[in-house]
Amino acid sequence: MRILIVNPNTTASMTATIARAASAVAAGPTEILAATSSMGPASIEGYYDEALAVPGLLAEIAHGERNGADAAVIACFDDTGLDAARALATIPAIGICEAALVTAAFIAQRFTVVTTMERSRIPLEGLVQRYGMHGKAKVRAADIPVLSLEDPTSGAASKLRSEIARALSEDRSEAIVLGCAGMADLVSELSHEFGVPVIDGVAAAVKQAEALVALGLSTSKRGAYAYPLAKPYIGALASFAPAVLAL
Ligand code: 5HY
Repeated sequence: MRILIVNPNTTASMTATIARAASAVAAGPTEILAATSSMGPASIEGYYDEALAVPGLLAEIAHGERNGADAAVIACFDDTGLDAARALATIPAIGICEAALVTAAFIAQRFTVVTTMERSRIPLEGLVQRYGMHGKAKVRAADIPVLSLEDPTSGAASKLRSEIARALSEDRSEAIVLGCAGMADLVSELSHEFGVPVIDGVAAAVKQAEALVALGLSTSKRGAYAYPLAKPYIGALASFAPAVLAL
């Protein structure tokens, strides 16, 4: 099976980190197709970046489905454009936040998401509510800009470690969820270091995608995720009119 992983920010080096994490857990026959959005913000830090990352993400999902992907993973912890992707595509579309939270809930009753910045923490609290995890999950920010994760000299990894240590002692968390796709390469060292399960959403989403494809399930086209209605879009978004993108 072919799993498309879209990084909805435009930083290709982060896509490479994401692709490595995905390939490391993919089953033998699974092919990972990694794509970087071709338009929009370099990193997604808050609501404005998120909104403007959605068109590029949708273009990659449409392209991937047309070219035979069996499932799509949105590799941003804000689950950027997830509902729109599900409306656009028939193949299952999985967000790394939802996949990580569901996975964590299987193995721990109380866990903490450690994300990048305060402006990201607040939207993630909204996702925790949306996914019904507010009785189990707390969200913390380590005060690290997303792209500092790409720079080993930035001190980001040590700030992340300090926040994980605080989560374990102050929240009494039983597991840690990494709240940014750019943290995917740290998962195994952090789980060894802290002695609790550490969940990376990229890996969790790949395994969820494999499960859905193996079960022969695709996105329901009845109701919320029905295909968008054909109509003109104008201006810079003219090429996104559903008649053009429809698969
Ligand atoms: C992510 N931003 O996973 C999120 C994390 C965040 O560009 N990739 C991003 O800080 O919201």
